[in-house]
Amino acid sequence: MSEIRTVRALEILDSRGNPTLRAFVELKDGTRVSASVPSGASTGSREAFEKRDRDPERYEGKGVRTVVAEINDYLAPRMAGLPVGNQAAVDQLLIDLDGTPNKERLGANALLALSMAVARAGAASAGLPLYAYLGGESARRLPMPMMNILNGGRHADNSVDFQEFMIVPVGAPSFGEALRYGVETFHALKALLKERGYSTAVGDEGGFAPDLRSNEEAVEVIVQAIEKAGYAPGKEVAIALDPAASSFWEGGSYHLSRSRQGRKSSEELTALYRSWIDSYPIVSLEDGLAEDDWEGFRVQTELIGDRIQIVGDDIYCTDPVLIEKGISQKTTNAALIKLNQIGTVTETIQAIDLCREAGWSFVVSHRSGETEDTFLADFAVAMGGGQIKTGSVCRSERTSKYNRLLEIEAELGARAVFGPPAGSSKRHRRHP
Ligand code: 2PG
Ligand code: MG
Repeated sequence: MSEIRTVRALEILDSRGNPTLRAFVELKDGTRVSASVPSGASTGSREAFEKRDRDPERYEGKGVRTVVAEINDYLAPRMAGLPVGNQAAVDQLLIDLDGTPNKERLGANALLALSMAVARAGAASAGLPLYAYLGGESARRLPMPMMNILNGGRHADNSVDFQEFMIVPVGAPSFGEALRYGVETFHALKALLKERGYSTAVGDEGGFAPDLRSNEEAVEVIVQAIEKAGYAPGKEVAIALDPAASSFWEGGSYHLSRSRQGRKSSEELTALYRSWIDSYPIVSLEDGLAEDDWEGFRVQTELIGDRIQIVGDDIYCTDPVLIEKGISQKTTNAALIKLNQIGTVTETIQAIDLCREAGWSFVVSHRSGETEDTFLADFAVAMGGGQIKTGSVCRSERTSKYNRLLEIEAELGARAVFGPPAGSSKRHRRHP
């Protein structure tokens, strides 16, 4: 296995026009690769530290020039000569060099850019596609896409409190077909919104961001769009939600201020979701409650966890310690997985291993601020969980991941399998 010759970094832009990092790794065998890190907006408070310059003179303090300098001057000489084949050893060195529990010293953005670039270099040097390098020979499961076609909350300036309304083509036979079902529904939704005089401008993840009258109207118009596109709601195309409830948790209650639907307790909000599940073809609910509402989540999972997938995002932040706590307390029955919440590829895989051992499902996810890097697509196939969340079906930083999955599907040919594996999918089944 080849060794690292040089490492360097560059300040680039993410899809929201904020600076982020791209790391370049060159190996002694001549392999040259790069990797770029995404950035969230509705971040969990326990996420690994995203380091920025805080220089108000540049990019409103969001520049990453100091991080670039640390990679080039401090990390690069310490990484030179390392073999890239042992990802865990490289990641451990990065974790040790940082030396803080939350990656505050060097920044999780610095560590992740390097960790991803080293993985990609290892794959290229071994002559393997990234999904096969990280997932082994058996990696052939294409993920069911959760496509975020209507944006609200912190991802849009509109009247919708809940952040993400996603469609899940549960009846599609393959990834390519699932994508087509999703795209056709997306275009049907556009036509419906237009007909009703709503805006069809898109939010941060490429979903429409209309000023609807209520959160319910968002689900209703999506069900209509599914039908308009010619699909059976629930049977062919279902709905997944990420309210990102930490973002409207204020002073001890959930404040649905954008839609003017007032304040709700944890129990009331779960009761609302429960009534939605009775009326709409919802198969998955992520962050229906806030990151500190562990007891509320436990009750919610007890009440509706046998009917739908309950996904924890902000509450776990892809941290194996928090996921372990959630498993022992039956807090949810699934976890969202974001590489930059924890900061290295190896720790992300550890978080996924815990989910697998507990019989939980997991959803590999992008961030709202993305780049054109397609690492996530290969990573989802490598991990074999059969689910990915990577935004709407427009905006190139989102479609790049879908397009990469189409490539992988074509490359695998008849070997490809699709969707959550049996067992993990029981809570993610078709709506009755
Ligand atoms: C989420 C994500 C991704 P952000 O809440 O799941 O959709 O949003 O990256 O803003 O945290
Ligand atoms: Mg989320």
